[in-house]
Amino acid sequence: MKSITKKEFKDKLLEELDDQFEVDISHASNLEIYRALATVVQDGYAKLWRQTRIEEAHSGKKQVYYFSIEFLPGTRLRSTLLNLGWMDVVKSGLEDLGVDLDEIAAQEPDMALGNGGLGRLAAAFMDSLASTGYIGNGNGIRYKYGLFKQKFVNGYQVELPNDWLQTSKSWGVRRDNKSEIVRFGGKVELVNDDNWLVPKYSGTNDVAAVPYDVAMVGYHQDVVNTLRLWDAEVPAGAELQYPTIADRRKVEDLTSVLYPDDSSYEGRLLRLKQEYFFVSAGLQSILHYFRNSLKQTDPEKLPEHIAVHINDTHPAMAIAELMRLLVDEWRLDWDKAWDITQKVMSYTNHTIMAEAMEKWDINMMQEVVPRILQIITEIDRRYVISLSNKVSAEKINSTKIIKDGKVQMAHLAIIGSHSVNGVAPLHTRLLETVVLKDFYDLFPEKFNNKTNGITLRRWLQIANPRLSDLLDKTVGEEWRSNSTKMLELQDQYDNSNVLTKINQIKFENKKDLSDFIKVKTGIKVDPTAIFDVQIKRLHAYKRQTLKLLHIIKLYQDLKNGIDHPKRVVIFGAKAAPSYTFAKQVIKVINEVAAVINSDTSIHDKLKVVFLENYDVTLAERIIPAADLSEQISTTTKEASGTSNMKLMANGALTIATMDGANVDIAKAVGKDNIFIFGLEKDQVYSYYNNHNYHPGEIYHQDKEVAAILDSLINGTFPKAATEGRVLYNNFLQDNEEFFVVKDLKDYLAKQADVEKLWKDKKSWSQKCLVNIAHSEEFDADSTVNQYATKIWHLKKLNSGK
Ligand code: 26Q
Repeated sequence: MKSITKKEFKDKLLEELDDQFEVDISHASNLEIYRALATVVQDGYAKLWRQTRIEEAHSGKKQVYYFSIEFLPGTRLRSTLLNLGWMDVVKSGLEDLGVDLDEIAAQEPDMALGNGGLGRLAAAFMDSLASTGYIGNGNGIRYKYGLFKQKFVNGYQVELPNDWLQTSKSWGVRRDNKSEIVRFGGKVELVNDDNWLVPKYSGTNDVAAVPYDVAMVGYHQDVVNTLRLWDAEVPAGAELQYPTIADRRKVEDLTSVLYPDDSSYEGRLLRLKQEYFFVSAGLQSILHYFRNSLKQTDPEKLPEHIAVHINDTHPAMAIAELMRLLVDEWRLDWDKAWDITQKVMSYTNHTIMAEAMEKWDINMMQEVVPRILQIITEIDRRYVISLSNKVSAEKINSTKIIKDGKVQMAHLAIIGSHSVNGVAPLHTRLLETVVLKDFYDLFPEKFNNKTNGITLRRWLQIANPRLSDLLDKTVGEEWRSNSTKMLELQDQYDNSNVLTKINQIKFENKKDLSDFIKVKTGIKVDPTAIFDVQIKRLHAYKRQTLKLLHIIKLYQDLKNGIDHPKRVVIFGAKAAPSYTFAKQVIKVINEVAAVINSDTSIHDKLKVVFLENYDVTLAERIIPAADLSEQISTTTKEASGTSNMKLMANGALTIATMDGANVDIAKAVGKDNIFIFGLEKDQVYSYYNNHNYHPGEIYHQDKEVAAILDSLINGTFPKAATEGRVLYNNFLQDNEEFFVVKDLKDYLAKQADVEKLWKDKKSWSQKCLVNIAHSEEFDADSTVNQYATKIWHLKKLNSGK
């Protein structure tokens, strides 16, 4: 690690301001100071970054390349400062200069190159790989526009472009000399050359992939890894191939926008191109590195040096692309190439939702990636042959890659990898027994679980300095690099001093969030109220609707003179632009909120705040201030969830179904320290199999349920009449997939338990303490350690600690 004194820091910053902007600090804007500071920080790790690359190449140690179409790191400045060990020096140096670090850091836009959990996980893994001393490279796309910005207009979601590069250029280093050419379309013919069938291409569109490398500084480590993000450009010398501006723009369009869907898959041509683009560029650059930097000439050595991880199926073409490079370019025979490929590749599944499973039309693949389609066809052909006469025809048919004119990307990923993992034990079990059962029967040895984790550095150290400080004082500072130490907080279970502190810290954080809410929405909320938080993408299966029905119930009670503790319900959620139902839910929540928030007859006992534009930075504000964490997905639908872990680490209590990693949180803290409700997995599957869920019956038998649902259509919320009707009809459909009405009563009962506990301040704080202590179980550092040792077989760098 490179330390810096306060004086050195201040001198450098002033010099940088002078060099870059010709201003002194008293005349510099916050944006100028931010940019100068970013440069000082980059200079701070530049040498370490270079050294890591040299050590990597010299040591020849195995490296992982994490291929992900999304990375969602949020802001870079603060986490880089923390990891460099510069946070305190910079903070106090800036103070000396009359500058507040918070204001400077606020200049940085989020690097929002992801939709949600999957992209955030990829970013967490990058941080953890560097922080645990492994060589881990990220491979992704440098979208010009990140995930859209969300605004509400008349209660409706409106999407605006997120032009993050305007201010954030500084974190990626363009490396022209590492560019690659990616070939699209055209015709491919196999011709005999020296007894080798080589593809001859004609009429292809060639695109230059130009990398921008983002440094990933390890926490108090001498390891600086690289997240390589590719940009699409017209290749130098190919100007004639793209004569008009429109032609050139079409090339650049390839990496223009991140697709904003996180759970339903649409077979768009451009998306297929994006997938092949970063996969091909990434693998070509790996093989160039293998040859040129590692000085390797024998491709059979590849698995000793390189692991490639496929984050969901979006990069699954990596399997065919590596085969292409080994067979067509390295002229390796098929069987050897296949053996190498399987040893190199591993795959994580993030969903069990059928509509999210990628299936590409073969005609589309023929048009975009003809050689890749040929290779996939050959992989499939050999796969079928390898099983013929060994297993039933049905099993072959249900697992083969190409079916009904479509390429099943999950099948390609599983067949081409040596490891297939789910992201929480329940999820993995469901993959093995339901979703991917036929594969599990054939290849049980490939399947394993790796429970997700979170970056406690960001979610505690950076987002919640008050709680971090308390941890320092109670368990010692070691928890910052070794989170298992957090368990020692459990020893303070009966220490009323510590319990009071936990309470006070939460209150301070809630005051901060209340101020923010006032500024952003004009709504005045009481920081002594329960802060009840649901933050995640908007989706039917995540059931923001169930929360909505609870809100309506509370409102009705308050109107009827039934008292409840004060509560502020806080939502953060983006809906995919094409997801009509999700957008209708947003509208209804906003209109219900408007009615409740302006009804003086309930004396501010209930407030509903839907904050716009939920992103990583907003999450950092909300999470430390949460009392109650809503994890209420329909059981079996949420692969893992990760906001559940972040909220728990910040001392929120969880109300949850036994879904995804909620199950593991419940196990970690014990049933007494979490509120569990709802259908269990077997009940859900029983309804699915028997088609015997009839919500109308519940509605007709239960007046309370009926009254809640009726309010959606009886004029209580007049501005949501249309959308309210949609929700109402949806909830009451026979065999409604998400069991909103079915789980409602149990959910309300658990919320009553929440209220009861809330009145017992000491017990509440004790449960918070237990949750904080046990959140160490979900540290991404240990998740990554398991991937590294069990799947990728990496060894730590010597300079790693
Ligand atoms: C695919 C094709 C075309 C367009 C978009 C997509 C696409 C993009 C992103 C499909 C899915 C995603 C993201 C999925 C996701 O975030 N899944 C979440 O992953 C988390 C990390 O493992 C889990 O915790 C969540 O449970 C899971 O929902």
